[in-house]
Amino acid sequence: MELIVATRNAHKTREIEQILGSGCAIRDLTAYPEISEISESGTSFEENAKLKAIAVSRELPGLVVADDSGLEVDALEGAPGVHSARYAGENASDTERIAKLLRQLSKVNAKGDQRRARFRCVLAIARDGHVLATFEGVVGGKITEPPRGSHGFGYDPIFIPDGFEETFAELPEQVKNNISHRAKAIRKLQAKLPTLCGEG
Ligand code: ITT
Repeated sequence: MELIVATRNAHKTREIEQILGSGCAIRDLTAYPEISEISESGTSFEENAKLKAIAVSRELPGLVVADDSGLEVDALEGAPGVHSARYAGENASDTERIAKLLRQLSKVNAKGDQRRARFRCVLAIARDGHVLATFEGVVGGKITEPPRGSHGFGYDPIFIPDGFEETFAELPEQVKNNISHRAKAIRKLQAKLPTLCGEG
């Protein structure tokens, strides 16, 4: 089975590859430099995932999967949410995004339950400019500081998933890729892939 993943985030591609396993051949947009940047103008993960999947599937044949994801923090009323990638500005680093989030949390003096948060991932699968289905995965947890660990990407060093003491960046990759928002969404997609492949 072949899938195009509509992302230029190499970390996402690697995780998706590991979660799907060897039965699926993945290519991401690094193989297609001619495809221009897709504007993520939606107000929800679902809207943005659909925008990315539609845009890329208009340009490339076959099944295209887009992942829109991010972190929602209760004390920040769900921020950074859909703005997770651009939270500290267009060209900021993961370190800068984490620093901004921790600054915002300390401004509101977030303690205990207010530090609850969740990662959310919505996958959209499309072909020839039409969305075939969307799938959502969520993992709950809490925000810790200072940042710990070197695995993963993004906000992983400050997120402790429920049931663990370690951050996503401290846990082995296989553990994150078993319980993460992305893993949950991909398992739902995987269950429907045989049917989706037969459609269109
Ligand atoms: P593409 O749009 O090219 O796929 P992106 O990184 O811009 O790449 P998003 O718009 O979906 O993707 O933004 C997702 C951001 O949310 C990502 O850059 C991280 O900051 C954060 N994020 C999502 N999943 C994460 C994870 O598993 N661990 C840590 N941070 C994550």
